[in-house]
Amino acid sequence: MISLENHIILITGASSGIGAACAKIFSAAGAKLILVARRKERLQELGETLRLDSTQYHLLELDVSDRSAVEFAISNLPPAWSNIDILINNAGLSRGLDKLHEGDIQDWEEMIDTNIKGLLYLTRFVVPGMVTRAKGHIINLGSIAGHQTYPGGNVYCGTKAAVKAISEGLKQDLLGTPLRVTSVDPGLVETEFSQVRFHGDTERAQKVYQGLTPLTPDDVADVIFFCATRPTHVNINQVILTPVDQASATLVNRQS
Ligand code: NDP
Ligand code: 8X3
Repeated sequence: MISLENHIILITGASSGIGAACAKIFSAAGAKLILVARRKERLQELGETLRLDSTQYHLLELDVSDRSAVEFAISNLPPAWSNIDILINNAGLSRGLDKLHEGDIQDWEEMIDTNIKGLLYLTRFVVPGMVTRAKGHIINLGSIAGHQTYPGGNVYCGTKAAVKAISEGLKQDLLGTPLRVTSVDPGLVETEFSQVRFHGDTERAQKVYQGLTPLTPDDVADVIFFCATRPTHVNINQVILTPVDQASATLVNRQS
């Protein structure tokens, strides 16, 4: 296991769920965090909860789907924060569970702009520095939804299939460098994900996890941390993890 002491980890979507859990486990290992999200107050609260001081974390209030804002934010990082060692492309969302021919086009655009374009922008502006320094690891949050499509999942599943292809393509393009690329692809994880999907309908969101024990954000962060701490010659390309009660995107064992 390699030490991450003083390594700089940029985590997108750190204001909630899996991203916040990553902040917790990486900071406990002595890493320095760049926390990215649109809700800055949530990031501030996270920094306070983790008892971090200003040398240990740097906040970026940023919409990852805004290309020029991403370029500006990354190229204007303070020198102490600019040599990013690990990029965790975690920011993402689903919107709706409609049939494709009845879907809300604005929902589609938000998913495509965040899950695909946002991940690409961060990658495009962070990875060149990693190549120059001959050091770095890009960890993308895919999903079981990128491997199997489920009814109503259409565009969300398409964005995660794109993450799978982009992760594979990046690994190929970085062959010959010491950089590592990993895609971590969970099944059901209880976070704000379903509330966002159903536009704040909490009752509907809770039903997604009813009658089974879903993964927790910490379960996923553990796996991400494991991938990040392997010896430098080891590249974990892809991990699919699900709750014991889930066998595929559509096959779930519920008690009630
Ligand atoms: P949450 O809704 O709890 O967290 C999503 C995070 O993404 C928030 O911090 C949110 O921050 C951030 N985010 C969303 N849009 C943007 C944006 N445009 N710019 C910057 N940040 C943004 O969900 P999860 O923790 O579950 O999701 C994290 C990742 O894991 C996503 O990519 C998701 O697709 C993936 N995933 C989730 C699964 C699940 O079952 N929960 C399973 C498989 C994969 P803010 O709103 O403050 O900007
Ligand atoms: C999130 C998992 O199955 O709800 O990516 O799409 S699922």
